[in-house]
Amino acid sequence: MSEPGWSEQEFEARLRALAPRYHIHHPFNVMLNSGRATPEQIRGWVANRFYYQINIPIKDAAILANCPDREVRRKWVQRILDHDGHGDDAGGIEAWLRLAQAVGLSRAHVESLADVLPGVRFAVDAYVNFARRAPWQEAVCSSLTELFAPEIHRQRLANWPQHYPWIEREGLQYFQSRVGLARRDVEHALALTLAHFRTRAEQQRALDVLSFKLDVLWAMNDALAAAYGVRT
Ligand code: AHQ
Repeated sequence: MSEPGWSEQEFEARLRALAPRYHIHHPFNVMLNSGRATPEQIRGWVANRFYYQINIPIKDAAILANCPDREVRRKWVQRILDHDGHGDDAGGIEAWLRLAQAVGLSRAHVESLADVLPGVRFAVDAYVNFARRAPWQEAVCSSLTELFAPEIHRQRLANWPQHYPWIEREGLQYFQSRVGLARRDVEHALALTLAHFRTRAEQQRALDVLSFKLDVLWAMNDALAAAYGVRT
């Protein structure tokens, strides 16, 4: 006899209860947001996170390719446009390249991916390959690490100008854009997740999927800490 599923409220609370595993708490990120990172550590972080950023639209296109529901696709497609740009909006990847220039990296060097660490590459590729192979609803669920993202963007916007005055303020535009976009994205992904995963076994699978994605983000920070050190 399968156990009855949690109510939507209980299920959401259990998803949110994974917050302590979010990479905002990783020592490398704590160092970044508390002003103790060196320019070299910041440049390493920006160059490596670029690999994550350029793979987000690839991941989202994999979800679209697996999703037969036009109503879901017509909303989810916005995520690709947000990163690749459309019309007058240059998009998030372009904003990340402006962040790269603001921290003293060249666009060409960041786009060469020369600095991308094996651990970062493997974690990001694991995320993209998961989205390609998993049922689209599981890939949607894996994006719910963004439940916790507005705070990490707000922390950067609040702390970096005072801690890192050498970074041109314009370079922080990406973080500003994500505060609102993350909230919009989470609203859609959470509604889809709460509606799809109904039995206890399905809901436990959703928690396992979110746990996997939390590990993806954590592992990226582990690789950065090993390569660039962490000043606590
Ligand atoms: O800039 C980020 C972004 O566009 C996304 C999309 C989303 C996904 O589909 O997995 N996750 C995500 C995240 C972004 N920024 C990260 C950060 O720390 O700056 C956080 C990350 C996330 O929480 O998954």
